[in-house]
Parts: sequence; C-alpha cells; structure tokens
Amino acid sequence: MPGWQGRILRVDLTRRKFVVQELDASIARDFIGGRGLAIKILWDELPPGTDPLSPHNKLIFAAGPLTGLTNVNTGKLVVAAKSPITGGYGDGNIGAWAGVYMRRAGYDAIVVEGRANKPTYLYIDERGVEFHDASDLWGLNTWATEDKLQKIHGRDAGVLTIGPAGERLVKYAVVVAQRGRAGGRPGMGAVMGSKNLKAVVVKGKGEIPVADKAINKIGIEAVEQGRKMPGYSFWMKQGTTSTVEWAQEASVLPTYNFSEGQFDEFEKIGGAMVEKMEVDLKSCPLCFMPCGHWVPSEEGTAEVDYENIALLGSNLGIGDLSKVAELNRVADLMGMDTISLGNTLGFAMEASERGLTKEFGYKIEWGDYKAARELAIDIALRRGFGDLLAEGTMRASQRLGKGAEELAVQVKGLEVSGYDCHAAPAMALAYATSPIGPHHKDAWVISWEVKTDRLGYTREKAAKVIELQRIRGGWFEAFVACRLPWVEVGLSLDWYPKLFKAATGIDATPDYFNEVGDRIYALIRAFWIREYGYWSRELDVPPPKWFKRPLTKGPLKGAHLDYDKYNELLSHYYDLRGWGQNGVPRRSTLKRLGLAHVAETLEKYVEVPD
Ligand code: PTT
Ligand code: SF4
Repeated sequence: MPGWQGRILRVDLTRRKFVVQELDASIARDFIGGRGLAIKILWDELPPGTDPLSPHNKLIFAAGPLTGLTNVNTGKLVVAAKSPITGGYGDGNIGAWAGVYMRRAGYDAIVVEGRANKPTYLYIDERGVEFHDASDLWGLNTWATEDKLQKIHGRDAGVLTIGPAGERLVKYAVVVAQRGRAGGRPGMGAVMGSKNLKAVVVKGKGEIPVADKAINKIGIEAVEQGRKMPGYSFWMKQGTTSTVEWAQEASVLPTYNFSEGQFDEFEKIGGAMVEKMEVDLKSCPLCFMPCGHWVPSEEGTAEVDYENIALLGSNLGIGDLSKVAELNRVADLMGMDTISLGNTLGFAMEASERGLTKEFGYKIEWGDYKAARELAIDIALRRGFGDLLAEGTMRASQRLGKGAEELAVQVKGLEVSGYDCHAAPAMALAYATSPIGPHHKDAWVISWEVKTDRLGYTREKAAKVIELQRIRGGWFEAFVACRLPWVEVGLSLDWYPKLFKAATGIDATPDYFNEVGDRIYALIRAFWIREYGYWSRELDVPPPKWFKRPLTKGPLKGAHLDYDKYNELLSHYYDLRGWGQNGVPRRSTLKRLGLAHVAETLEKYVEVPD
C-alpha cells in the first residue's frame, strides 16, 4: 500500500503493552489519514459516553500519506481524542518532527489508551515502544521537558510533550513540540495528562514507501512555484501576523472580549511591529515558507502568530508586543492554548468590570498585563480563581451566573478563535458548524466575505463555507500537510492530487477528496450526536454577544448578527450538506458516503431524516 506504512501502533498505558495493527486498505482509501483515520477509530472503538479524561479515551496521533514526503510543508501531525472541553470530537494539527519520524519508523498513526500508574513517557522507534518513568519530568515546563528528553535520546528525536496545564487537566491544555508549535486546542493536552503521559519521543530513519519516486521532483517544482508567488516575500517577513492590520481594516480584530472589531493600538502589536522586533524565524519540519516569528518578550523570547496576538493583545486591551509575547510564552511553557486562554482572560476582565467576580474576591482591569500574566499562571496551576477559569468560559460563566453566560464567547464549550463576527455572518456560520468547535481552521471564509456581500445571509455564503470546509477540513486534515502554501501564498491546489498520486498511486480527483471530506464531516457530526445523546440547532448557533451587543465604534458601528436571518443561513447549510433541518445527516447522505450503518446508531438518539 504505497503512500501509507499500513501500520498503526497501539499503546496500552495501563498494561504497559503495545501491538502493531495492520491498516485496512479500504479505510485508507475512504478516510485517507489524519483526521479521517482519527474519527474512524473514535467512532468504531470509543464506548459511547466515555469520560474524555478517563483511561478509556483514545489519544490519537495520526499522519497522512503526504506527511514527511517532500518540502511542500508536510511536517504536520493530527492529534485527536474525545474533547474534555466540548465533550465532542476534538483535534489539532501540530508541526512536529515527531510526526515525520513516526512515519519513518513505520507507522501511520499511534493510538494511546489506558492510564499509566505513574508519570510516564514513551520512546518509540522501528522496534516498538519503551515505557519510561517520567517522575522527574512531571512539573517541568514544555521547553525544559523537550530539552531533557533530547539530551537523553539525541537531538534527532521528535518530542511531543505537555506542560503543567496538561498535568492539571486544564480543559484547554495543548500538546507542544519544538517550543513554538502547539496543537490540539480542544484539550488534547489534558487528555494526555489524564493518562499520566508526559511526553512521546519518536525516532525513525526508514523509508516511507511511495508509488512513484518522481514525487521528489514534483515537490521541488511545487516549492519553486511557491517561492515565485507574488505574496511569498511579504509572507516571509510577517507570516500570519500581518493579519492584525488586515483584521483592523476589516473591523474583525477581536477587541475587549469580542465586543469590538477594532483596537486603537493595533499598530503596536501588528505585523509591521513583529517585523521590526524579530530576533529569529523558525518553522515546522519540511517547510519552504517558515512563519514562526520570534520576538523579545518581557522575560524572554516567544513565537507569535496572528491568533496569539489577537487574543492576548487586542482582546485584552494590551497594546505592547513584548507583553503580548510574554503571555504567549507563558502559554507555551505551561502548555495551554493561547486562543482559549485569551478568551478566558478577556472574559475575566469583562466579568470583573461588571462586578461579577466579587464573590471570588477577584478583580482585573482591561489591559492589566501583570495581573493577566499572574492569572495565566494561576490557571495553568489551577490556583484560586484560576481553577475556575481552567474549566473554560462556558463552565466559568455558568458558575458566575447573573448574565455572565453572555460574556462567554464560545460555541459547544470551545472558545472562538481570532475573528469578530458582529458583521460577518458566513464566518459566524463557519465557527458554529466547525467540527471541533469554533476554530477558523476548517473555513476561514472571512477574507472572501469582507470582499463580497459583507452583511448578507445568502445560500451562496453557506455554499462557500462548505467549499472551504471540504478543502481545509477535508483534504488538508486527511492527507495531512500545512494548508498555508495554498491559503497564504496562493500555491495552486492542483499540486496536491499530483503529490497524492505519486505517493499512493491513487488517481485522486478533487471530487474524491471532497467526498472523503464529506464522509469525515458526516461521521464527526454523528460522533457529536452519539456523545451528546441528542442534537439541537441551538448547538450550531454562534455566541449571543454577536447578536445582542452591537459594535459601538468603527465603520461598522451598530452592526450585529440577526438571529432569524442566521437561522435561514443555517438552514441553507444543512440543506446543502445533505443534513436534515435538525442538524442530523440524512439517511440518504449517510448511504451515499458508505455510512449507512451509522444511521442505525443515530436512531437511538435523534430522528434521522430520509
Ligand atoms: C492552532 C491554533 C493556532 S492557528 C494558533 S496561531 W494560527 C495558536 N497557536 C498557539 C501557540 O503558538 N502556542 C500555544 N500555546 N497555543 C496556541 N494555540 C493556537 O493554536 C500552527 C500553524 C498555524 S498558526 C495555522 S493558522 C495553520 N493551521 C493549520 C491547520 O490547522 N491545519 C493544517 N493542515 N495546516 C495548518 N497550518 C498552520 O499551522 P491547532 P502549529 Mg496548530 C505558539 O494546533 O490545535 O490546530 O491550533 O500547530 O504547529 O503551531 O501550527 O495564526
Ligand atoms: Fe509550519 Fe508555518 Fe511552515 Fe505551515 S507555513 S509548515 S505553519 S512554519
């Protein structure tokens, strides 16, 4: 089976045992890899209603047929599990040598289950798995952990690790690699912590089997084309961080806990400032367009990306890049998602302004960097008020009550990423229907939306969201490569079927990838329904703030989402996806996607429309 190693490594932490399982060829064809493989395993194997932080949850590291082949940004890895913050499907896509080495060691995926009886790390290579005591690593931050493990196993070892936040089961703890890479926003780090698993170390030097050795030549040609694209040189200067200036211009920059779309001090935290202050540039493995811009922070240096700046800067009213970078550094060291952290700190500031945190004897003001840094550490260590915020904004707001729910900018329990949607209905739909909770990875429709019918709620918008979800959430998350060459420098999508064919021998067309994407989406939706035991349209609705509290300044002053019109947009979305108006995939759609058996399970919980 060229393109795939055809092997899945199964690790049981409770019994300290591992086995290698063959990857079924039909699963490889129908789900490809990455997110596709992850949801297939979770659907087939996870007992319904599993507690995400119990030993029964499965933590999956899944590569795809493109991972580790060529320099077209293929050093990526999907990390997935049932999410402790949403209770549904969760995943992230992390740039990590561990993923490349996993493939070179002969595995397409690693599935970890059970719980070790003491802190443990895994060492994995061609021969299998060693279980090591990690007691002296427990409590260390992510950078120190990686350094220590590379001293033991060599610099050519790929390391995935959690920090103190993952150990303490902070609901938005992430997995960290190579200092600046963090993946698994919906609490994948907490799942790892719940298993007493501090780190996974991977080494591998073998060949990845391919159908056609010409893949290297195709890769070189694609990279050459990418480097010649008009946007390439500017991208190399600012990476994702130039989005700050763009978002300000478009009035979508999250500001004061997503109350506004513009921030007066945006220039002090924008891409131009990053360019001026930059001290280093790093990347994921096998990348021709590095975007890891490092800048000095108040107490060190840190890698900043757009989301990190938006959520830890303008969203908190902090207009100083070195302070923002320091909050980013704390999140990386502790192993917490910057997006949920920025949301949570913003929520705390707004709740405090309204006197809702008095009961906890806690107060924090907008822009108070020192207090924000202390609170971030308290969250990671679950101290004082930080313990409540470690549960995320949905649970914290329910605990605070008195209307605090309207200050929580979340959907299905996960915090929204870096785009304010008071005046962006399609982006709001993308957030509300994202398969992991509100993250832009599946449909960054906003750049198209601001250029077109900005305030419309049309069927065309729903179709555009689906088109992007298919490509970004289907293609790229299944064959597993970074999508930014296509999104940011405009590398033609045509390269990917070519690379895929050379890797696997499968004459893949865009229709094939789209169908795989639809299959993945339908199965993920089915997983959510099974785990929730019901479904409701309200679960696919964006946060109340964007409906109820209009923007108060900027060119779009007064703008807000309209609830009835949003519901029409959602109806178009369901219809175009082949799902019923209750948000459940139709029986006919499931059948077309080869998932007829899934309907039988869903019938136990919801009405499955024909
Ligand atoms: C990603 C999410 C993002 S999306 C950002 S910034 W972005 C945040 N980065 C964090 C960070 O840093 N430290 C931290 N402690 N938490 C962080 N949380 C946030 O995580 C990321 C890049 C980026 S940078 C983006 S857009 C693209 N995302 C891709 C994707 O999702 N799929 C894909 N096939 N290719 C992608 N390429 C780009 O990768 P999550 P990474 Mg990622 C410091 O992890 O869970 O998917 O969330 O992992 O290796 O850092 O790459 O403006
Ligand atoms: Fe990683 Fe950025 Fe390169 Fe993508 S463009 S592979 S996120 S460094």
